[in-house]
Amino acid sequence: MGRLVVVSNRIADPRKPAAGGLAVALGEVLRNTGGLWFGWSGAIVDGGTPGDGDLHLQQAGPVTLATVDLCREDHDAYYAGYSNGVLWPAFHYRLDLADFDGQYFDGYRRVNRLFARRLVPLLRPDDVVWVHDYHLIPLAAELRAAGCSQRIGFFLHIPMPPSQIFAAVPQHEWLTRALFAYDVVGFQSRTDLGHFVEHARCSAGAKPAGEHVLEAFGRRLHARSFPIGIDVDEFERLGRGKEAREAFLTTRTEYARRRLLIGVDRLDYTKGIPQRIRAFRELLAHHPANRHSATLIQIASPSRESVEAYAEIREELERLCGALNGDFGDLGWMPVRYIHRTVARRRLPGLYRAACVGVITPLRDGMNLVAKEYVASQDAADPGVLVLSRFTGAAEQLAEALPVNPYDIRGTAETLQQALAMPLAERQARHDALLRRIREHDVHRWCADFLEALDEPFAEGLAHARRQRRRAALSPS
Ligand code: ADQ
Repeated sequence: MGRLVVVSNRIADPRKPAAGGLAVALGEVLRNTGGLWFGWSGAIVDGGTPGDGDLHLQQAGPVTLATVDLCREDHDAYYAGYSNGVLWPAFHYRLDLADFDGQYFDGYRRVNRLFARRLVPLLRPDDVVWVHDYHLIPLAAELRAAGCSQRIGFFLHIPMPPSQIFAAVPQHEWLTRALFAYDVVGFQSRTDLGHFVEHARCSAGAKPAGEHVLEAFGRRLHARSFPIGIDVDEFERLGRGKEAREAFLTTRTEYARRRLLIGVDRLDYTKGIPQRIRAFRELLAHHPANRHSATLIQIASPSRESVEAYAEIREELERLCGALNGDFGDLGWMPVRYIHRTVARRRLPGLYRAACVGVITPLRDGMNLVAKEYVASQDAADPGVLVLSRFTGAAEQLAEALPVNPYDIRGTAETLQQALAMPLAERQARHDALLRRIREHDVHRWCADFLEALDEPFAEGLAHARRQRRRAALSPS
């Protein structure tokens, strides 16, 4: 069986417990095949040469971690500039925030070429290469130009915008051509897939060539949706752990007389956090019975602070939370607890469980794993209610959540009220159905489905290796 090579902007050591579902799932596959994980080291070298960066190799069990440093100029153009200042906003339908004049594109190409140059000598002929996310769209084209004929797949973690929005990105034709250098391109939802197929048809004259197959630029591309999930078992295990139980008890004790709503996000303008605060304010204004009773805990981890739009959202949020607490709060009750920090992953299930409503209101989100984590953390006997933006990939699957349009502040407030008032039997029925869906589409299935589409014999070999490992683990030695 070949080896899996995962390429992503940042890598995670799969042995570390804080790594999260994606790293755990990829780590498991990498361990089974003995793999390579390649990406940026996180180091920014002042005074380095553009298009150049040292390679570092480190062994993590059977997994080789290979990372490349970036010089300041490359980092600013590739990461902060083109990836997070152009592609991130445009792919989240925020053309108003995209910095098209920034001259970042050359740096984006340069770093993708650097990654390809550093990766090629590490590749073996029977490797299967899986590239992740918008930072690395042109990587396969660069690898192909260097003579690589391995199977190469790409998964887009963020939304694929409608053709009319994507067409506003000046390099959209080039990016579309670059995607056709892959063998498989995966999207989070059917909506995203539909947008890509439409764009490839209109702008590149792509023709259907079988189920899930498009033909353009003399290449055949398998394009499909593979909704990502969480590692439900891992999350439930975390939930039974000491830190999660402590977080639950402390929170429940501290807010014994309150009903908690919770939001957990990276602090990003796509996550709809200001709209959420406004909706909560509206709830308190129109349903005064919630005053002195409902408290919204909003945890927002610092993110991409070097990008201008992120500093603005932070200020806006602080202003909104301050005004809400000033206008509605009193000595014994603060309506919103805003925490601008990353919470330890081991504590998260306890916090989710302590809240009777999970408020997930992105304006646009590829999937949103917090929604799934919230469901997986609930007490099945007395579960909380998930309020979920219809503009997330998760909404395509999680039909039993209460859907909201986050732009409709009044409507969202009414849905929050409905969630707070929901009878136990309905909460249980919804939670039961949601949990089944989350289990069915967990991160392991996502991984297996993608790899099967990319290379069937590899995926079969992987399943076989996994079975053998399991058997060996169970058999008495
Ligand atoms: P993100 O935009 O980062 O991911 P999300 O899917 O919600 O968004 O994943 C966030 C992860 O980080 C979750 O596991 C969550 O627990 C954790 N997290 C978020 N805020 C935190 C905080 N304050 N403290 C601690 N942990 C926090 C991108 C796409 C998503 C897509 C994922 C996976 O934007 O749409 O679901 O990739 O494909």
